[in-house]
Amino acid sequence: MINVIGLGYIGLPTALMMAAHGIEVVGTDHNEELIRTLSGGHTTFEENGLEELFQTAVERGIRFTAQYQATDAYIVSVPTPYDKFSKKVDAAYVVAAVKEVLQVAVQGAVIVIESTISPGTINKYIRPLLAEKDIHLAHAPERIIPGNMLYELIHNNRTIGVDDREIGEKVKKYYASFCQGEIVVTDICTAEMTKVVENTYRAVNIAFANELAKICRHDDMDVYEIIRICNMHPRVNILQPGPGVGGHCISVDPWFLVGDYPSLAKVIDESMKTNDSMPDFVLNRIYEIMKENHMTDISRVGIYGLTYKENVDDLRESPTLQMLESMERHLCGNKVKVYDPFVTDEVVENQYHDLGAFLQEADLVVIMVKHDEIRKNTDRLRGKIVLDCHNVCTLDGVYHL
Ligand code: SAJ
Repeated sequence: MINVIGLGYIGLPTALMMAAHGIEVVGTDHNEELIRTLSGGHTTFEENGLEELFQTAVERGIRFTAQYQATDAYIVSVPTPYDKFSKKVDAAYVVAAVKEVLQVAVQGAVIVIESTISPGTINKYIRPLLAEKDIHLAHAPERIIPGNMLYELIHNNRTIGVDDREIGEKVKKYYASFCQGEIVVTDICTAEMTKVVENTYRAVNIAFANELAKICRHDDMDVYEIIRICNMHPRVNILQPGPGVGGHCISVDPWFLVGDYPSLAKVIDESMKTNDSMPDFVLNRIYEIMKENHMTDISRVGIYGLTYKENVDDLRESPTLQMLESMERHLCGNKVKVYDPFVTDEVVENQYHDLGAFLQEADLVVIMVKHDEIRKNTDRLRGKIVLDCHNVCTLDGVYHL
C-alpha cells in the first residue's frame, strides 16, 4: 500500500492515478475539511479529466484520511514555499510530514519526496531525521503542467533520485504503473537540481521575452512579430512576453538557486526581477493609455483574468492580484472592475461573474489572462479601448505590452 501525504494539486492526481492503475492507495492530508470533501465524493479543484479519474480511483478503493498509515511506501507532496527574505526553500512542511511518517513507517520503508526542493535539501533537512532507522529516501519531482496534468502524468518522462539502484527499481515500478514516459534513475541531489533547473530555464526564457517586450515598447517595435521571425531560426526558441509570471513553480523555484548561490546565480536573479516587474509595467501601460485617450475615471477600467494563467482556476502568485495590490497602494483603494470566468468566489473588490455585465462597465479592457473564453469573444471588445497583454486580440487599434 502507498500512503500519499498531501492531497493538493500534485498529490491528489498522483494518488488517483496510482489507485486507478491497481495500486492500493490511501491519501492523507491534515486538512480535515479537504478529507471530508474527498470522502464525500467531490474533487477539490478544476482540472481536465480529474472528475472521471476520481470516480475510477474511488471504484478501485482509494481512501482519504487525516491519519498517517503504517506501510512500506510513502509519497510526500506537500508545499515548499520560499522564504521571501532569504529566497531559500522553506522545507518545514516536508520535514513535518517526514517526522509523522517516521512514527508509523515499517522497517525498510521508502519515503519518496515529490515536493520541489532545492539541491541538498534532503541531505540537509530530511536525512538527519532518519537517525539509525532502516528507512530509504527517494526524490521523484513532479513535472506536470496545470491544465494538462493528467495527460502529462501519463506521458512525461520522469526522474527518480535514490541512494541505491534496488530502491530505484522499487520506486520506478510504482510510477511505471501509469507513466508511459522514460523513467530515469539517478542520485538524489541530481534529481533535486534537475527539477529546479527545468523551471529556471523557463523563467529565464520568459524573462528574456519580457525584456524584449520592454525594449520594443521603448522604440515602438512589434515584439511578437520579432519573436515569431526569430523562432523560425532552427536553433532559437523564445517564449512569449506576458503581464508577469505566476503559479507556484516558475515564479518560486528559481529563487531557491538565488537564495543558495547569491554570488553565482546572477542571470537567474535578474531574470526573476524582470518577471516580477511585469505587473507594474502593465499598470504603467494602463496609465499611459488612459492619458492618451483622455480617460480619467479608473472605475471604467476592466481587468480580464485573475488566475495565474489561462484555463485554470489557480490564483497562486497571480500577476493580476499583484497588479491590483500595487494599484491599491498607488490609488488608495482600487476601483477597477475585475472578471474571471474561472473564479466564482469573491476574491477582490468590484468582481463580476458575467462577461456581458463586466464589459458593459468597462471602456478600457485589459487582457491579463488568455482564457479560451476571451479568445473566442474578441469581437465583443469592438468599440472598447483594449490593452492586450497576450497578443490574442486581432481588432484594429489594440494596445500591447
Ligand atoms: N508564461 C509566460 N510566457 C510564456 C509561458 C508562460 O509569461 O511563454 C507565464 C504564464 O502565464 C504563467 C507562468 O509563466 O503565469 C507559469 O506558467 P507555465 O505554464 O509556464 O508553467 P507552470 O508554472 O504552470 O508549470 C511549470 C512547468 N514547468 C516547465 O514547463 C519547465 C511544469 O512542467 C512543472 O511541473 C511545474 O512548473 C511545476 O510544478 O514545477
